[in-house]
Amino acid sequence: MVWIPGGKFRMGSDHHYREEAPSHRVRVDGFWIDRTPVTNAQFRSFVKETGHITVAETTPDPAHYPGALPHMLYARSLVFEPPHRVHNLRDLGQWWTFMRGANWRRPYGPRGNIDVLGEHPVVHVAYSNALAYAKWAGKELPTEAEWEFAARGGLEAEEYAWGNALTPGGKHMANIWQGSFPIQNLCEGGFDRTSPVTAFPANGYGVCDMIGNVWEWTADWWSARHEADAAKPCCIPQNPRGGREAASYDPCRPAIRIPRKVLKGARISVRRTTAGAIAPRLGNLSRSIRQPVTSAFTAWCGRPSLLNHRKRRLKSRGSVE
Ligand SMILES: [Ca+2]
Repeated sequence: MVWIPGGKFRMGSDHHYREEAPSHRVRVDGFWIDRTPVTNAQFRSFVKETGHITVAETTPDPAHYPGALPHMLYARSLVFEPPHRVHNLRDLGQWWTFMRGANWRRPYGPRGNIDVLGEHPVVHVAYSNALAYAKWAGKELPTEAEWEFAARGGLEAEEYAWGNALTPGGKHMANIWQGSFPIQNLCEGGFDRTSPVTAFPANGYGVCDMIGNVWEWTADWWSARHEADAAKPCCIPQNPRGGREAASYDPCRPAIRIPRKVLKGARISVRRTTAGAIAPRLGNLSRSIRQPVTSAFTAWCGRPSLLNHRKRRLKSRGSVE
């Protein structure tokens, strides 16, 4: 693990997505965080010792899906499959396939396996599975503020975790999409899907893969906006822990009240521009959400949800494993 010294920083951004604003000052105490996302090899050790079964490996309970067709209730997860063309960017189903048999052991579906992906981050991990792993390892999931503080690597208000240039000197610094998402990945960084967790340079704190490769779970409930910046230095939040559970529900689905958590550090985020073009936003610190576990909605444990975790309140400095 790597010791993150803690301190004050400006969290969020006023220049990108609505959910990242407003940028505001927060303070976090020092904490330890894993140097890399949890790998398949590490997760395999956890499963071997505990017998843990992930949400994606579990057949949904019909009681959680009233009205669902019985033949549709089977263990599965979401797998990214690039479409030939995109008709409507709001329809994520064009590139996410709800695939039977996809889970952490077979991230690309039933025909694949992770035998050659031991140092890649584990995927298809729901929030409850991430929590179980962290508990087994004697750790916790980071808050969003802790995660973002660690991801910035000591830089202040830079666009990326390594500075303001996406590819300084032409060098790729993270596993992110190149090309026209979701149709064409040019793989200029060397990887079509996930990459080994140390394939790209560590940031200023010595932490790898915060940006790019996969989404990573945090402990915070989702909120549509950040808190406003404190009016006085004395009022800057210390160790903020996100929004309220009740406020994390999807307002577009008032009949479905599933609490949601914040994910950070995606391989790529996309939004439509005002011209309707696809505008990839590469390697930034954008937030996203996924439903946390519950046996309902296995789908959302689907694609890259990964975890870095941390040990709180350890006072000594240095690195430990
Ligand atoms: Ca990441």
